Amino acid sequence: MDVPDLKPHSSHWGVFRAGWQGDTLVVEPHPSDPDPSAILQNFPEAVRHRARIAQPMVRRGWLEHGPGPTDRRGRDELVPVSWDRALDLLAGELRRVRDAHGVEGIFGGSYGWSSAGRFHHAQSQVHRFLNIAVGGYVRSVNSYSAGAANVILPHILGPFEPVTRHSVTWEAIVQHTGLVLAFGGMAVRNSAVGGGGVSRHVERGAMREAAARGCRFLLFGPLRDDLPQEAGAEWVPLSPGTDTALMLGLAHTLATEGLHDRAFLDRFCVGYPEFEDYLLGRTDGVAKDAAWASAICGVPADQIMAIARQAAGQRVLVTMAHSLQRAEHGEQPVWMGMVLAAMLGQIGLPGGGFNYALGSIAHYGKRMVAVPVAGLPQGRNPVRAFIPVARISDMLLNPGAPFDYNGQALTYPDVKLVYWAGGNPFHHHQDLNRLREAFAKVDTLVVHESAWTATARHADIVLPATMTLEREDIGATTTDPLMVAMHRLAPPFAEARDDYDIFAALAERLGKREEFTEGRDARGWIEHLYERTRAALAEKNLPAPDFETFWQQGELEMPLEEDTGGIVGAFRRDPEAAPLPTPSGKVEIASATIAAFGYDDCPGHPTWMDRVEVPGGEAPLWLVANQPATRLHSQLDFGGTSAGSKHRGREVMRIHPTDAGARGVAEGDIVRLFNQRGACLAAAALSEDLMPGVVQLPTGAWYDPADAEDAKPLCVHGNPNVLTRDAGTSRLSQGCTGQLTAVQVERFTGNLPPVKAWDPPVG
Ligand code: PGD
Repeated sequence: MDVPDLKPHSSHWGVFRAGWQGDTLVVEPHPSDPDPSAILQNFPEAVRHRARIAQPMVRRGWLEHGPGPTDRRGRDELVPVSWDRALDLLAGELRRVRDAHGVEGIFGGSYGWSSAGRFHHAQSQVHRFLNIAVGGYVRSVNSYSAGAANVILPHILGPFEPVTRHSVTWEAIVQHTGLVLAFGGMAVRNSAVGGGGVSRHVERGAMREAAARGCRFLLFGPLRDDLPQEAGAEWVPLSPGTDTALMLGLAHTLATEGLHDRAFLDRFCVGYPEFEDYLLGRTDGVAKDAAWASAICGVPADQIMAIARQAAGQRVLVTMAHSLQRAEHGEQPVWMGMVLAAMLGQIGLPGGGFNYALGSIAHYGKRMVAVPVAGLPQGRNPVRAFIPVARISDMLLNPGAPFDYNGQALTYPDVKLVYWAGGNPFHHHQDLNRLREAFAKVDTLVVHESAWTATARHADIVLPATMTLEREDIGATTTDPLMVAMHRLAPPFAEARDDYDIFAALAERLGKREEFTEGRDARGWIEHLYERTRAALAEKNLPAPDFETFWQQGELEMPLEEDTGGIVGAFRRDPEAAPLPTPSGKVEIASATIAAFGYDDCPGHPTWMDRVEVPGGEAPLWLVANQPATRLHSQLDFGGTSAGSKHRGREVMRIHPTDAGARGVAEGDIVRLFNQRGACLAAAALSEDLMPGVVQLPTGAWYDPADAEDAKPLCVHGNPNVLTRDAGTSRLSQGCTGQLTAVQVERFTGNLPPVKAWDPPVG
């Protein structure tokens, strides 16, 4: 066999080089990546897989009866059409909706991770197209990742990006940290990915080095493997969703034993006295002491007190996985984690304090790139209406209904056309049976996809998009030291086209081609976007190769900023000169702003509140629906690493041997998970790495209804979002709560239905 000619490329899960050896794509991680992700090996099988979409298709009912609400989405046949026909139909429909309902009738939030290249980033493309060629759209705000944190952090500590990306670095942890209190852990399957690309996966090595120096890691959570072995962590099993109670218990010991840093609280914070009244039970008669916390979270009271005593007086870092706030009252653990770090007097010290979401994604804990990196300008959107991203079903089911968000009383817009490119709501949203009902309400659902996800199958118009390997692009992000020249590695699959070319052709039909393209083809845009970085490098008198040189080199090492601890570090060094951008300029332990909103589900200081969704009765187990280790979200579910991790074609659910025994479930059995909202199949794996009473099924297996005609079909593949509850974290942020759900599990004894998720629909 010939030795393949390897070319550089990048993905959200790693920078790599790839080339063809005969018919096989060979993928090799970047040589300087110390801990490359196995997800890279999804590419070889994926690139020509039968799950790819070959040609434009239109739902038969839409073709024959025109646009309008219908429950036939995901049920009707899809009909192949030519590109010209598809584009003419779609341009006509965009015009119809705009003329009849205004651009407020178009939802273009199009949430999703898309791919790593900064020019072909589908979400940026669709936003630019809708702004420039159509005139605007209803957008979504925040993310499924961090919906609650996005909103609460600016009230209490500072804007989301600076206090997450530009905060405590792994370098500082290796050097300074004595104790890491890791709520929800820092699983390397999560830090394996980062939007825009990751050239060096440093987390595992950093934890190994810190532990070798003597840094201690405590993992609080229901899953033992949420920290890598290299951290040498002590696992403190914690009932899902009770971190706020545990932290209150720790805080109570600090306060009552005089271990809290009063000088820090006085000088750098507001609201501690008010919070202390609640903590000690002066306001509600309930002291949040270790015994109180223990009864809720399951950690013995003695252990809670011992941890608090050990934490006081040393360099402590509180970290918190995104997943904690992806749950009912998700704002509370974020707020309370910060308060705990404040009581320990650690905020802003090197390697200490609070780094929200460190380890949840590759972007955090790194130094910032010192020059701007590429990003596609998206034009201006004149539409004011928006939704918090996870409220999509509520919006479509209740047009005109009021809702609360971050102090604003808002109304759901009346959407007629939904446009999606680069995301998979049938992966990311909760209560998928409800989502199907919601999508039945619109006139038209348009989807650009490279593969037959359930979202593509539910569309009225499906346009086949190229995948990243089939395009040239630039891979870059503000926290990775490499800018990557992403070379094309394969020709487009069948009739697939780049999102950009699709939008340019639609813009032409809408009389806006020149405005949309600015006269550039894709290569012209990439050169244009590169120029911004090149000019900034030249201005700093740093090596600034021209585009051709960069392209031939394949990558460019970017200068990095000093490790200063960001705005929080600057505030700690001089709070008067560098106040925090919060209303008080200080750390807000209690927030007058939030209190003034008057939300019963998000009061003015961290608070433990009872939850609606808890195990019991017919759903006695907690389901943790977390991120998969074998793919990014649902992307390339059909690739080699992802497919290879399934058992009998199903996603694998972990269960404690005690719970399995009680149900007669043995290793490898197919089980049915169910609750009042839906049901799915999965393969059981018995494990003592999770607490009794907890099962774990990662997200990302493509939704695969046994019978699409059913109102609540059984998903035969293992998508947990058929079970999850579709409700916001609170009236403050309305974030996604998909992480935790109450379910029952039983052995599946019926005839095993085949998995057809990756088979193209018959056209
Ligand atoms: P992806 O699977 O990445 O999931 O949700 P998201 O929608 O981002 O979807 C991206 C889609 O874009 C894929 O189908 C891929 O094929 C397509 N795509 C990739 N590149 C291109 C391109 O160039 N052009 C086009 N047109 N398409 C492209 C992720 C979301 O899920 C997130 S961020 C989180 S953190 C949430 N996590 C959870 C959770 O923890 N628990 C539950 N229950 N649910 C969750 N959902 C959320």
